[in-house]
Parts: sequence; C-alpha cells; structure tokens
Amino acid sequence: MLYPQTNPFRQSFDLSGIWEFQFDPDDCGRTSWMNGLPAPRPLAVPASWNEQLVDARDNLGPAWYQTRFRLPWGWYGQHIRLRFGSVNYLADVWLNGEWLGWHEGGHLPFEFDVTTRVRDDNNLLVVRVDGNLMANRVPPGNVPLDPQHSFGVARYPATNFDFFPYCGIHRPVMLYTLPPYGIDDITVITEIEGTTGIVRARVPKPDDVTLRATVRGNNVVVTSETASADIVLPIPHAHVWSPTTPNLYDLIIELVRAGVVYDRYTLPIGIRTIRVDGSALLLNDTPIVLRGFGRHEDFPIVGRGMLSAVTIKDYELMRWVGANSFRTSHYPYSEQMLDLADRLGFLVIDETPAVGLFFAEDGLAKRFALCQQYVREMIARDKNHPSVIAWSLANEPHAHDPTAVSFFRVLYDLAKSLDPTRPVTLASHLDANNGSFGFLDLLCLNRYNGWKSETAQLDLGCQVLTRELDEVYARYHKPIIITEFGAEALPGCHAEPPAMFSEEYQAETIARVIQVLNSKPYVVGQHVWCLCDFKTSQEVRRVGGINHKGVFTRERQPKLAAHRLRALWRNDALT
Ligand code: GCB
Repeated sequence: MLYPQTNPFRQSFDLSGIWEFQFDPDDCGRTSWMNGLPAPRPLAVPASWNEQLVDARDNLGPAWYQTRFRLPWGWYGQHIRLRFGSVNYLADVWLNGEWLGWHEGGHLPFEFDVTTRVRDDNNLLVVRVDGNLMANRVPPGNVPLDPQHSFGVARYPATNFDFFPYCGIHRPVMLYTLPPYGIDDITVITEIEGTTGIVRARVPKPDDVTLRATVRGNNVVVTSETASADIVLPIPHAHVWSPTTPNLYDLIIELVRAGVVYDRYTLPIGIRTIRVDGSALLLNDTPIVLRGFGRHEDFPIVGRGMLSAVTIKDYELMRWVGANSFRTSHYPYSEQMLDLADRLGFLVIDETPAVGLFFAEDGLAKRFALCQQYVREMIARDKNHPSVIAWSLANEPHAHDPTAVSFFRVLYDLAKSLDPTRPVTLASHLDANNGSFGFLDLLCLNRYNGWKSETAQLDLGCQVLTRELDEVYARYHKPIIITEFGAEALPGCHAEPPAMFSEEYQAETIARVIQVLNSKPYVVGQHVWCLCDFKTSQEVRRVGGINHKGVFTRERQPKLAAHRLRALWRNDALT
C-alpha cells in the first residue's frame, strides 16, 4: 500500500491534531455516537490515550474519537481516500454517520474510498476503538496462565506479551486524492549484474495505458516505457545501497493515456540484493553482520503514538552506539521509521504483530487468519524498502505444539509467495527441536543466558550459549541471529562485583555474550534487548511497570552498557 504523496496529480491532507474523545464503558455508542459524541473531551492524535488522560492508564476501551473537517479547496469531486496509519486494536469508522468499515490489528495501515461520501464542508469523522485483550486476538491477552498458553506470568492488564497494550490512533490519519485508474501499487525488485543495477517494477494498470518509469539519482537518468505492467531498467555503474553507502534513487512511475501523463508516484529505491548462502547472510553478495537492537515504539505521554522527534533520537542513539540494524519487535514500525532506515542505512528485520501466540484450540482459527492478514499487509506496505532485509513471522510463539509447525509453514509459504527475494524467519526462545527451524531461511534466537537461564552465573551462561549455538548450527547449517540478549539494569544501581539489576551486570552480560557471538562465524547478527527501557503491564518482575533491559533509559539517557557497547561496536568495522 503506497504512502500518500503530493505532486501535480495527487494531494494529501493530514488530519492529525486535537480530536474529541469519549470512553464508552457501557458499550452503548453504536446506537447514535456515530452522529456525534454526547460528552467528549479533547485528545491528541496521533498518540495513545492511556497516558494523556489521568484516569485512563489501564482502560482499553471501547472509546470513541471524532473530528470535523472541510476538504481543501479544489478537492470536492475528486477521487478521495481516507487512510489510517495504525489504530490499536480494532477500529470501526463512520463518515457523516455512514459506516465505512472496520479493521482489526494495530501497526498496519488501512484505508477507505470516501469519494461518494465526503462533503465539501462540515464532515464528521468518527472512530470507535476497542483495545481489549482477548484470546482470539493477535497479540492475545486474558489467556490461562498455563504452559500451553503463556509463560505463566500474571500481569495487569493481562497481556500475553511484555509491553504495555497502548490503545488509540497511533499514526497519522490522512485524506488523499488520486486520479481515477491511478497508481495503486508498485512492486520493485533490484538485481546487480557486474556494475549494472537492474530495477524491475510491476505496476498494475489499465490495458490501454502506457507505463513510463524513470530512475533518477547519483548522476543518472534512465527512462523506459511499456504497454505491459512490468518494466525493467538497467542502471549503468549503479551506486548500490548498503549501510555504509545508503544510496537512494528516485523511481518515478507515470501512467500515460493518449500521450498525456495522468498520474505520477515517486518512490525512493535502493539497488541491493539480499540472500542466505550456507551460513552467511549476503548483502550485495558480501557477508554482513547485523549489530543492533530490538526496540519499542514507546515514549512517555504519547505511548505508542508516532512522534517524529523520538524517531530521530532513536536513530541518533543507534548510530552513536555503532549499530547498523534493528528488528521491528514486536510489530511493524511506522513508515517514517522505515523511510529513515533506507536513508540512514539501517538493516531491518520487519516483524508482524504476532507476539504471544499459542496454539490451543480456543480462538486458533481466528488467530491463524489474522496472522495471514498481517503477513499480507506488512509485505504490501514494506516490500519496496531496501532497508528491509528479512521478514519475521512472529516473536516467541509457544510453539511446542505440533500444530505450530504447520501454522508457520503456511505463513512462511505465504510470505515467500508474496516476496521471493527476502529471507523469512521468526524469533524463537525454543531449543533446536523447534520444528519450524527446518524450513526457515535463517534462525533468530532470543537468549537470556546469565539472566533468565543460568541466573547470575555469567561464566556458566556463556558456556551453555556456546554449546547450544554449536548444536543448533550442527543440526540446521543455517545462519543464526541472536535477536535478543541482555539483562535488566535499574539506572543508578551499581555493584562491584556486578550483581543482577546493576548497570555493571548489564554491561558485563552484554559484553560477555558478544564475545561468544563474535567467535561463531555462523552467527550473523547480534541484537541487544533492547534499545531503551519501555513501559509494560504491571507484574512482579517489572519495577514501576517498566522493562529495564534498555541500554538507554526511557528518557533516552545512556546506561553503562551503552558506553560499553559503543566501545565494542565502534571499534569494529561495520559492514
Ligand atoms: C523476551 C521477549 C520480549 C521481552 C523480553 C524480556 O523474550 O521477546 O518481548 O520484553 O523477553 O525482557 O523479558
């Protein structure tokens, strides 16, 4: 799904700002609230509601939003779509009292054609949001605390995952115009032959329309036209994309009818290849090692709402430490985050919102359908980013169950059919007996040696990790990325010798694990859990409702571990 843009053929209009809001504790709003909320109060969009309002932290809805708008001058009568970047979790949308439809699942965009429903002036947009935790939702919540369903940790709110279940309209809501029969989708694949970059683009279009494509940038302009929906552009002496040379070109797609251009879309692209070869991960046919983090879209007051300054700050912190990569744990991040990854040269493992999955019968069919929807929506949104080098189907599914293997086989095949070019993986806490490891392209392991296992015993933890890595590799002969490792540190807590929860213990754990990982040539990635402290549901392990495994605090200040990592990673040549 293409992001709205403004050019002579298209315009976009961001509805972000102060909207009106009301909780609906008796769930009675469907009777009439689509025509206007009876007693609303102001609320910022985009942002979660949980920390903006003093009485709403643990309230997961349902709740209603509304805003009024008039169309920009000259828009009335054009084709107009209404697009939501992310609403968590379930959204129902009305325009001028008419129901447009609904979308389930946060973190991924959805849109409605409002051409025949929007007025020139005095429009009322109403959204009902339900963020309640249920066993048949993904990610799930309110599940039994037994090993079949969960890690057995009692939490409030009762998430089956370890981050706060923030609710609301989390990313921009936009209106945009586009020409009839305009550009609706672009799929780009790049290849490299010697010094020539090959750009292949597919653009669905009407049969009587000519497709014109231009690649511009790095001192070249290459244009081609075709009557078909597929076009190939060879770029001589291509400047390839990599973390050290994040060269982008503009791919300008135009649709031409009877010699007249009637739509245009400009997509930044990077010419690069990615593939697994034996135990290596090859970017542009050169082995690459990922250094970086898991993180969360999380910041005080805005919750999971998109805040551009925080996006920039997190990239600054990752660069300062010497990272070249991150995983979108545990859901697809904003389009803004991925655009910047392209521009700044970060390698991204893009993960669906499938965290806390279990395979007991209750709600399984629904969870399965949702996971397939998420794979489709994530790939449709993110397939053209050079920064995205792998798809992650899930995080730490409770996958002892044999059902899990066929479940993930279907998701793997689906991802491959939608995008044959990128490796597909999932992040697992399980051992070498995980049935899915047989078909995944690369193996992502989450390991907390010295913390959750071999607690407080780092020497033993490193021995166990060494042995386990060798066993997994001996069995599967696939590249391994450690997608989580680390320890909790309360900022300002110090201990010598290092003790759990001190900054010294966290720094030592991370440094010792990295030493092990650096000694294994088949380990092609090290992602510390995590970049910054983040808010969680309340539970006995989470002091103040915060996960303190960040190497930076929630306010983005460094702990000892950040300095230690910087010394380790910046001294090493980044590939
Ligand atoms: C994990 C999860 C992550 C948690 C982390 C922890 O294995 O993947 O979501 O936050 O452990 O800190 O416990």
